[in-house]
Amino acid sequence: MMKTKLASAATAAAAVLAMLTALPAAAHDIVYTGTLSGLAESPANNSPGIGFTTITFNDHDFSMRVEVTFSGLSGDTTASHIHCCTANPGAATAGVATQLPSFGGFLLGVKSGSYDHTFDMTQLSSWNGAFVTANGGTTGAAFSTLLQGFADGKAYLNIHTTAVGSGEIRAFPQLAPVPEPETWALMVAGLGGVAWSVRRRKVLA
Ligand SMILES: [Cu+2]
Repeated sequence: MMKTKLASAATAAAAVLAMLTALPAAAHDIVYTGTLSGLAESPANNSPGIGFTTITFNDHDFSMRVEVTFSGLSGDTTASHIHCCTANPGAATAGVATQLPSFGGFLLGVKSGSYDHTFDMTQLSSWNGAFVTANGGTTGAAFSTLLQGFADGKAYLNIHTTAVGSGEIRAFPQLAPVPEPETWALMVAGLGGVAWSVRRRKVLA
């Protein structure tokens, strides 16, 4: 019993510590989320497939984390990547900005799956070289262009398949809501309270 209380106090304390240390990192994260569908493709198609993506840019270490889950595709996956930047938000098409032909390690030949990879965007290999050349010639300039493309709603992530070669499902990810500082403070205070009461019960026992 004592061990359990100690363990839960340690867990709560660790959670508080993790949240506190996560705060400075979170300040550099720019998070976009989107739902991929055939309807959102150009041209639109009637794919029964669906997908969800979270793309997290970090403007401190110039990384880009790409998370994608997808299912129900009518064809087998042949490629997935990010295109940028369309002429208008949420419409038409643009060239590929990221690694060609597909994100490294993305599951190909499947109708459903998930993907989670963090790219070092200072590396040329994370990019379509033509996108870098056309946007300042350096990975830093290309990163700025891509971030602006996302901010403007002119970047999309899509999945190409054997059924729809031009792209079966896609999304123009939107900026995800960021927790307010007050929300963070309440969460930290709440966890701290849990840790304190567990510790107090231990002392009384
Ligand atoms: Cu594509």
